[in-house]
Amino acid sequence: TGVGDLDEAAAGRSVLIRGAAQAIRPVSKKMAFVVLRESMSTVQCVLVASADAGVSTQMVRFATSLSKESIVDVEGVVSLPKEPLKATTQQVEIQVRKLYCINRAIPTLPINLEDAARSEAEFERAEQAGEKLVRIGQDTRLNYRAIDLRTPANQAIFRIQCQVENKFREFFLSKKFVGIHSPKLISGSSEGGAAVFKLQYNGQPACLAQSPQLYKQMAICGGFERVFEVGPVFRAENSNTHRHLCEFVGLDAEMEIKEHYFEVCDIIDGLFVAIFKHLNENCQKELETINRQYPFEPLKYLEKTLKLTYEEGIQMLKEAGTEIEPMGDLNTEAEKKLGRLVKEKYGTEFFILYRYPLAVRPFYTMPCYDDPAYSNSFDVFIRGEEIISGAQRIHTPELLTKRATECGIDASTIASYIESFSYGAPPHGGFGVGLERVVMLFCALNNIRKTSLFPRDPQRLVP
Ligand code: ATP
Ligand code: AMO
Repeated sequence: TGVGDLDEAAAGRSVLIRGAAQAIRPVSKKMAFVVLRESMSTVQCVLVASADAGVSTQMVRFATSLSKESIVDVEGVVSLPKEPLKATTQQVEIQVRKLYCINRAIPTLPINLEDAARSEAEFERAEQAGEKLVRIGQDTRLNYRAIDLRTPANQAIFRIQCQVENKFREFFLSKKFVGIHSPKLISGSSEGGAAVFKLQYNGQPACLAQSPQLYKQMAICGGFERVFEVGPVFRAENSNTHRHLCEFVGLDAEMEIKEHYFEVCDIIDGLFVAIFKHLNENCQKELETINRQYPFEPLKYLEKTLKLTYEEGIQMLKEAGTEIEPMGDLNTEAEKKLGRLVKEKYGTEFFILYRYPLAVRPFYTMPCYDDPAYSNSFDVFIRGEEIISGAQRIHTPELLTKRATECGIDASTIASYIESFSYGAPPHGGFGVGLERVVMLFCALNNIRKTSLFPRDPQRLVP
């Protein structure tokens, strides 16, 4: 039996459960309460000294001497409380018969779990009541992540993340994509940028892969038609923002295109509508748990994902008074504003913006056939922030060499990649998703560090 399984139906049953002693409340020499927690669930254990139950006053004393977060086994009988329980998730109690401490925690933990689990509203209420509560900053939480991860919200966040990844795999397998693993030790930058971690590879200069980009395309050249990958992505970003990590989980896909790169957008539409539905229908407990600490509005999305051209987006921003350079990139603020405008006008917080100016996209992006100043590319947004970049790719070596050179990349450094397109390469396109961003934005969390188990940002390598 797990703590989360304990409900009214279990009343009268003997159970053996293991959990962390989240709270210990002595009442008298003869009575004490111990709240046991297992992942997102908590239950109240009642110790009453009585000869009938075989519970001694020593046992009650032993229970009250436990340090918080010690791991405890409890044997007892499930009972119904006299009044609804406010402090626990489970609405039953356990009348303890036996209690064993499996492993003690140190007496004073570096962060107090109850403080770590409080919502902003709780802090505000306490402040108004003149009570002093300790707010635990993001950095302190991350320093003691092994404790911080125990909060119900964190337990829920990483369960949601697992579901997103799982749904991603499931969806791609159902669409006949093949899962691949591309190398993470590579010879140069794959996105054409400078943000790479450099290292020595048996005496040769090398770097950590900035994306599976070149290799997922070469897998298409290798005859796989449709591929996907879930793997680490490394970016030597010097971006101390709420949404940049130096290592994140990339969900990548690449596929042959038969007629139009919108076939790739259709995959994204199907994939994300399936993910959102799955989360809303099957992860209610997790979403409610996150909501208790970090309240958020459910994501608004349409059954058929809205697609807007970049020009339409610029036009909407212009009409709302934001001047954007028509052929430049959108900055974070403009993206957020566009997110708000689209929500007002179309009632969705999930949309695809396509046909970006070629100049703001990576060298491998296919220019538009009708106007090469634009490209067959797109970004996808949740609540006004980017979660996906994607595009049709150039599949001829001549144009690829030309575009690489125009983008300041020495084509000889990516010769084997470019050559792959001279052996017979089908038209293709794909996209890359940042897993941590999807979870952060679906749950409207304010910092990507909350959705990375042990985040790597420009400052943090430990723990
Ligand atoms: P990509 O996936 O293309 O890297 P991204 O979301 O990581 O997208 P960038 O393309 O690197 O973002 O940049 C997009 C926008 O993010 C920039 O136009 C800029 O406004 C903002 N941005 C990036 N880095 C920083 C930073 N260090 N500080 C503030 N804003 C930043
Ligand atoms: P891009 O560089 O836009 O595209 O990355 C794809 C997606 O990855 C996420 N992302 C990040 N997440 C956390 N921290 C970061 N520093 C970070 N940088 C990017 C975002 C982004 O949308 N090869 C292309 C994809 C493709 O065209 O297939 C690429 O890497 O969610």
